[in-house]
Amino acid sequence: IKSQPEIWKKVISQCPERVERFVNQLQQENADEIFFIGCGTSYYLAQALAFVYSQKLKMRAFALPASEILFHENAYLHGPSKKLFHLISRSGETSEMVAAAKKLKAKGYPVSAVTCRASSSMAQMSDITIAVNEADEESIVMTRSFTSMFITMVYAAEQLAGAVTIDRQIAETAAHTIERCEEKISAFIQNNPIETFVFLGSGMLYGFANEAMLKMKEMTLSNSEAFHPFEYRHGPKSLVSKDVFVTLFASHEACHEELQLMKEIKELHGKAMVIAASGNNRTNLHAELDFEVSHLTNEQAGLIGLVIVQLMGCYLAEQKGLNIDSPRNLTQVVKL
Ligand code: F1P
Repeated sequence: IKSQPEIWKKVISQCPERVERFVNQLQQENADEIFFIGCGTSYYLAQALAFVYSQKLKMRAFALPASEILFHENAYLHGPSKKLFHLISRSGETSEMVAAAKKLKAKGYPVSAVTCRASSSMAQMSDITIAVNEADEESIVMTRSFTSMFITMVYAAEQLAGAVTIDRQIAETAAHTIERCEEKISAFIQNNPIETFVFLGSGMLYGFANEAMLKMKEMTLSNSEAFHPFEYRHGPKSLVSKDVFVTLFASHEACHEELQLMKEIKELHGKAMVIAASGNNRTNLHAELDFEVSHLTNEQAGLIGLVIVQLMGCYLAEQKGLNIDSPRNLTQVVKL
């Protein structure tokens, strides 16, 4: 987890060369739709990227788990629109991903991929592979592979849109944040017995909220859920109590309203953490943890927020006596 700032620097320096063929493909194919496909963490990465490509490139961009392509293809693989498929997998060996690659290739669709293993089966089957090898990791739980593949794919979208915001500064900010917040997070975990984690994020940050939710399940075996912030009012809010810890990945676009929701959660005695890229005043919120990451884009703030959640997962796992390198019932590569 703590290797991320250094790894991101390397990843960013490789981006221009690494994304070139993919960027050319997007320009030349002139596709109407792009589908980002993944499983688990890589599916949540797909969700975040579908939003980024939709917003920055005005393409119709979708995220699907690989199993949808395998079992419900008639709902997706039809119509005259020109489709591109971008496969996401750290290992490139997840059975559903390899099977989805096979199916899409057999049907003649253009298939590209991002992975941390250049020689994997999925990579070999794809027309174009972006390999972020330096971000590969031994751990079962995906941490730096998620953030590094995200950085690379956002770079590609921003290059196409003609405005690159992802640069080495994000690595410096992450290093500084880790230093600044480790003690606070560890003290909070020691002093607050949390039964349930809730992560809220809108737009691109919904994928990050889902990924944070998964990290807490995998690393700490805690109940953990994720919602679009304003969906939380439509039912889930009835479960708020002092044992529920709600994290908001605040977006620039809806920060004011999202903070209002957090206020309601505090009034119901829930505990709160806010990771906010904008400087909205929240002195009256009294969140237990509040990380101001101002002057950052939603994408950059999401990255910092995720590192904070990953660290929190570590501390809680340690406190519960769990070995995060060997999470219950999980394997590094899911093979059917
Ligand atoms: C994705 C995944 C992870 C999960 C575990 C096993 O794999 O299912 O979401 O946490 O680490 O792998 P991949 O297709 O990205 O290699």
